[in-house]
Amino acid sequence: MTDPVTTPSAAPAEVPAGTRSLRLGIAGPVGTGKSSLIALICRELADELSLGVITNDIYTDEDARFLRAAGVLDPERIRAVETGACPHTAIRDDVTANLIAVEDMEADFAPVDVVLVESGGDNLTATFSPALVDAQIFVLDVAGGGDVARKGGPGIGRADLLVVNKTDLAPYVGVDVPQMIADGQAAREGRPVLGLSRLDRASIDQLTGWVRSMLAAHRAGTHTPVDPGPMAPHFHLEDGVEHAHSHAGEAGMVHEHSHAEGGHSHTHSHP
Ligand SMILES: Nc1nc2c(ncn2[C@@H]2O[C@H](COP(=O)(O)OP(=O)(O)O)[C@@H](O)[C@H]2O)c(=O)[nH]1
Ligand SMILES: [Mg+2]
Repeated sequence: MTDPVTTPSAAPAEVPAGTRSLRLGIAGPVGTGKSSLIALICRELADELSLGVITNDIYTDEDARFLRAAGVLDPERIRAVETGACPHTAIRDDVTANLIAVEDMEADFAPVDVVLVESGGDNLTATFSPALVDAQIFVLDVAGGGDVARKGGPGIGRADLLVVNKTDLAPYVGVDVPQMIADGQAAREGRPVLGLSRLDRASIDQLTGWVRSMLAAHRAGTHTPVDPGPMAPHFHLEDGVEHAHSHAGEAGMVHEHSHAEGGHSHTHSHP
């Protein structure tokens, strides 16, 4: 099996042999419950496995502080990467800051079993590069509406696990959970979909069971990291200026921007 994950760190002198963790990305729109899901995994598995968490926030370390405050893991094992204006870049195009954070974690707490990386994604189409993570969970919630799963996208279609979170809220938002899960399954060609609520014990056990089986597959060398696919073009509003760009190319080599500022517009690309 080719292993694209280790390629950028061919000589990680500070990481002793045998300490390579399962690197697990958690992506999905803001507010769907990524930090909460990480807290849940830590609460359930920290006694059994050596865990680390890397959060990606745009300007703050708020997610890391939330997780430290949850008291589910040694605070030293929770670290923040501040990504700047475009959080997708740090998990797709230039993953260096995240890779360094993961490798430092692996070295400092060797052996680490699983490092959870939370995306700072503000976008439905942001997914992790396989250069950074071995596997990824994409998190939706019922409050975002039942249609989201059907609309699809790279994370919904091809993440290793799709979570439909906060199923306890379904009656309040008028969402049919079995239908939303069926829509997700239809978009995923047999890849797993999990309805989750922190109030639903059985669903929590399914989540931790999935993490354990992914770790086993990672260790056995039977899991192949996949890239869910490139991002769709998307928009940022910065000081009222619309900034549209697309991330294209597996190597992150093509990155086109267009700016429309004060009536003048131009396009440039970095080959
Ligand atoms: N009702 C309910 N709320 C949840 C659940 N999981 C997370 N939340 C809430 O959803 C909100 C956003 O969660 P957070 O983990 O910060 O989302 P993130 O932005 O994706 O990291 C918070 O108010 C959480 O308490 C759940 O299973 N049920
Ligand atoms: Mg969060």
